[in-house]
Amino acid sequence: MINDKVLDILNSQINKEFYSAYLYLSMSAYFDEIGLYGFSNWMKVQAKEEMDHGMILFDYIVERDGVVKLSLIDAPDSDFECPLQVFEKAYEHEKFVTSSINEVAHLSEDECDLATRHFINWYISEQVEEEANVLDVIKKLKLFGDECTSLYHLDKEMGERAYTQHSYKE
Ligand code: OFO
Repeated sequence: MINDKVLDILNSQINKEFYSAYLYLSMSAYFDEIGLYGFSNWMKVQAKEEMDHGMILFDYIVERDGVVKLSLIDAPDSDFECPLQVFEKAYEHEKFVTSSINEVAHLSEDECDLATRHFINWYISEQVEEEANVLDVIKKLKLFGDECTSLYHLDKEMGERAYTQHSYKE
């Protein structure tokens, strides 16, 4: 069993994870539009990982005999100017998600739901990786971004990112 407060925050986190997938798909569409298909691939892989994050929460709620409630997903930002700006927006978003995961951790602790407190550790570690991955691209774009040859090579590198399914129990 899971209490209502914890259930609500977990359901709301599902929405945030699927919104993240939507946002990264929107960013992917922008990169497709400007012909940076490697960057687009990177964003599509990211979107799939976000869907995994949502589904891991979904399955956890079911396992705890809670009821999954899906809510409306907002339309994502689609106002992009250049690759660096896109990744800066992604970084801001990931910081927001990190704070939201921290809230889940605090609430589950306050509610003495130690199973959820333990479960959410996976997301706490994942957020460190999520922020670092985006920051890594920002640093590269700041160093080489405006120069066409470098952007071409970076796009090739971004095209190599491959999706592997995320699983909480791996
Ligand atoms: Fe689910 O980590 Fe990004 O948003």
